[in-house]
Formats: sequence, C-alpha cells, structure tokens
Amino acid sequence: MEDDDLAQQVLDVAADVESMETRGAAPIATAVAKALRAQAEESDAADVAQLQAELRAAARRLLATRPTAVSLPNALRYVLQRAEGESVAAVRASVDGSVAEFCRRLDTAKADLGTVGANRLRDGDRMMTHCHSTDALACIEAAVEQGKSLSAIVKETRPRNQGHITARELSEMGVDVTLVVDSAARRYMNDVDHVLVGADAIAADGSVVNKIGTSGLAVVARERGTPVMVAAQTLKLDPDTLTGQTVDIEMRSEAEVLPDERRADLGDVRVENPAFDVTPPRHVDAIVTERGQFPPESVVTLMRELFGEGPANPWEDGP
Ligand code: RI2
Repeated sequence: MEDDDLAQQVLDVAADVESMETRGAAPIATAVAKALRAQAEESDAADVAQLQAELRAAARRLLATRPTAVSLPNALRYVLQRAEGESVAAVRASVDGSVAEFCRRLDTAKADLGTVGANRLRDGDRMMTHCHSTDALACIEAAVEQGKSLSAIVKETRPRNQGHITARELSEMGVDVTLVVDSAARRYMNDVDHVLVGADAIAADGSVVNKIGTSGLAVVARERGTPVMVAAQTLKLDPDTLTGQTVDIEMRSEAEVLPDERRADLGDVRVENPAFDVTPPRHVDAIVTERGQFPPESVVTLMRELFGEGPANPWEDGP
C-alpha cells in the first residue's frame, strides 16, 4: 500500500511525530490511535480483510517515525488487536470504541500515577528534573494540589532544551524553579532531595530508556545518595524486551547539536546526536506507575501480567 492510499491524518500525524511537533508518550499514543480511527473512518474498503490490511499499513507508517518511544507501538497494538467485526461498519465501530477507551485510560493513568508519585514528595522538597515529562510533572502537580511547597532545579536538556518547557510549566504550578545547564547537575546534587525523570521506554530488566543525559545524572545521584524516581505509565513498558530484544536508540539530526553555519567553522569533525540513553536498574530507586510504585527489577512481573510472555505485532501482514 502506497502512502497516497493512507488517510491524510495518518500522514500528518507521522510527520508531526517525526519532527517532534508531537512529543511525549501520551500525546504520541493519543495521536497515533486517533490516526488509526481516521483511517478506518475514511476507508473505502470493500470488506473486513481490506480494512484490516489498510489499518496495518497505516500502523506501519506511524511505527516508522520514532523507534524508541514505546508508547507508539503499544497504542497501535491496543487498537489493532481490537479491530475486528463481521462487517466493515462493525470493525469501524470497534476501532472507534477502542480509541475512545484507550484515551480514557491514558487520562486516568496519568492522574493515578500522579497521586502515587506525590506520596514520595514531602513538603519543602526540592527535585532535580531532566527533559520534559508529563508523567513526572503529574507527580509534582498532585503534590502541589496536596498543599506541598516544592522547588526544582531544572536541567535545560541539550540539544532541544525541553527543560525550558518543564521550567515554564512548574513555574505556572507555583513551584520555585532554578534553570541550570546540564553540566551543572553534580554541582547542585547536594541541594536536592530527589531526581525525578520520566521514561520513553522501560525494559524487562528494569532498565530505563530516557532522554540522553539521564544515565549520567543517575550515576551522580547514586554517588550522593539522592533517590532517583522514574515516573512512567505502564504504556512505557516495552514487551519486546521480554523476549530479549533491546530498545533501539533513536539517532537524530546532527543539525540539532550544531547548526550547519557553525559547523563549517569547526573543520572536519563528526557529530552524533543520540536522543536517549539507558540507565541500569541499579541506579534507579523506584518506577512510579498508575499501578503503584515498583523497584525496577520487579517491573517484569507487571509486564508479564499486562502483555503475556511476549509481544504481538499485529501490524505485520500474515504469511
Ligand atoms: P512523557 C521525552 O522524550 C523525555 O525523554 C521524557 O522523559 C519522555 O519523553 C517521557 O515524556 P522526547 O519525546 O511521556 O522529548 O512523560 O524525545 O511526557
């Protein structure tokens, strides 16, 4: 199936996820689920098999955008596994229903996770954050709503400076914010009570894949005895890792690190821009989810409960 045959919303969502216009697990998951719904609604498929094939093709296009953000395949799985029915209209209705249910669950999950995370934060605590995570911010927001007064050291998070979004949103919540460059993390580690980050994917062994710089931050936190808390909905659990696969680390454009005009001044240098790194479970104290908090080594139990022994890839065409 060619791109021309896909619904315009599928192509638009794929472009927005690729360019990071749409970013963060929940926004990506919601956007791709709704794109599948648009594909179902706009399809001229003559029968159920053709509609299901179109949905699989749309899912493959969406899947090709960002390799690390596991909320994307998990959202596609949720909708595709339920895209069944006796007629085209029935499949369409089932997709519509499962997208609505998926989005409803996401909203509830964030609120539940926030309550769990907030219980770890005490009045007067200071956090250090990295990048921008809606899950991490949900914990802080819930703590503020409980009447706790909090402050934050916010790392700017090169190269795309998502820390600026965190700084603005925390400040709007009434949190006292200090923005620092990434390399100042160790300098400020003695002044904070928690390191609080999100995750893009969590592997079966409890490793946390998050924005580049998280693993170094966790090492510094461990050196100083500062607890590292990872806020991550179960949507971030990567079922592929149950069968031994590793999480792909997305390499992004070199121009995000060094604009072309500056690069010319530096001569013949290589530039690399990995978007994420892997923090081993021994450097993480707690993974906070909507199902409660877990020591990283025990998330595998939760993963088996939610995904069974291994992943399903319902976007693949049969033999
Ligand atoms: P939420 C972000 O990646 C950050 O790494 C952040 O910790 C993670 O997604 C999770 O964000 P990117 O999309 O899902 O900026 O908690 O590359 O919002």
